[in-house]
Amino acid sequence: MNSWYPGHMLQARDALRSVARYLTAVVEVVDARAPQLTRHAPLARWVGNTPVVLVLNKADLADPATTEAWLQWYRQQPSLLAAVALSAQTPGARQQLKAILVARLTPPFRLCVVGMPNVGKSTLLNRMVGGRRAAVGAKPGITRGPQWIRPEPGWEWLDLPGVVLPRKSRDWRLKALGISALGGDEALSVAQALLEQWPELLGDVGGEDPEVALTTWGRGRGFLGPGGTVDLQRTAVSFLTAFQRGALGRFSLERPPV
Ligand SMILES: Nc1nc2c(ncn2[C@@H]2O[C@H](COP(=O)(O)OP(=O)(O)O)[C@@H](O)[C@H]2O)c(=O)[nH]1
Ligand SMILES: [Mg+2]
Repeated sequence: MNSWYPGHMLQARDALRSVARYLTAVVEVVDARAPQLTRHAPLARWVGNTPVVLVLNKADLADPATTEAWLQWYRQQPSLLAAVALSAQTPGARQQLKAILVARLTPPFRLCVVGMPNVGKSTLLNRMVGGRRAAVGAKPGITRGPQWIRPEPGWEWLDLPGVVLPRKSRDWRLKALGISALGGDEALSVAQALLEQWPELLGDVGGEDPEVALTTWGRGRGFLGPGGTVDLQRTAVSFLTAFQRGALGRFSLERPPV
């Protein structure tokens, strides 16, 4: 994280407001499993006329048909220059995003990455700059201000702590995705909410009842508490971790409006 900003929403806003006019585009990263819920509505106001390119990241964890429907929906939004779904963890992501930017913008490309916590901003930036974290602006005497990373001629990425915080931070879906923090004993209620909507997450272990499903799953993994009963809170935490990693399959928590 850059020393220029300790990095919270207020700072991301101020930083973006002051640098937006130097940027060719802002890359907004969202979670493909709930892309609209993980967008940051005020961003458009902050960046003014600078175009926004939307990256639906973690597409490897989302339901492919739902992601395709989202892409079609976003491509009809006049406020977006482009939308692309990818997985920043795969090497091909770099070329995927580059192709979109090259097709829609004119060089030189001056870009920055913005998004909510844990959506994959750092992974994407690292992917785009090919590990070249050596900052272009890191010249003697320059100790303040955001750093530009230049992975190749004509391409510059601003190393900005572009973290924005969700406004609906108590939405259980943001907690299920690991974007909002889970309070002390919230794991169970979030896990239950997930299973109420998507009982298929745990296959046929519990039929329609979330608590039965979790209990069966937890017993199978040996998450037992005093007296041999299943420790449901611990089971729920483990279930959420498995969900976030994609170990339970590919699921989308939000669909585009019809
Ligand atoms: N499955 C999957 N995981 C990802 C992807 N991109 C990032 N991650 C993981 O998501 C977590 C958060 O990523 P990070 O880049 O630190 O997010 P940031 O907080 O937005 O900078 C890390 O564990 C990454 O390995 C992706 O495309 N697919
Ligand atoms: Mg990061």
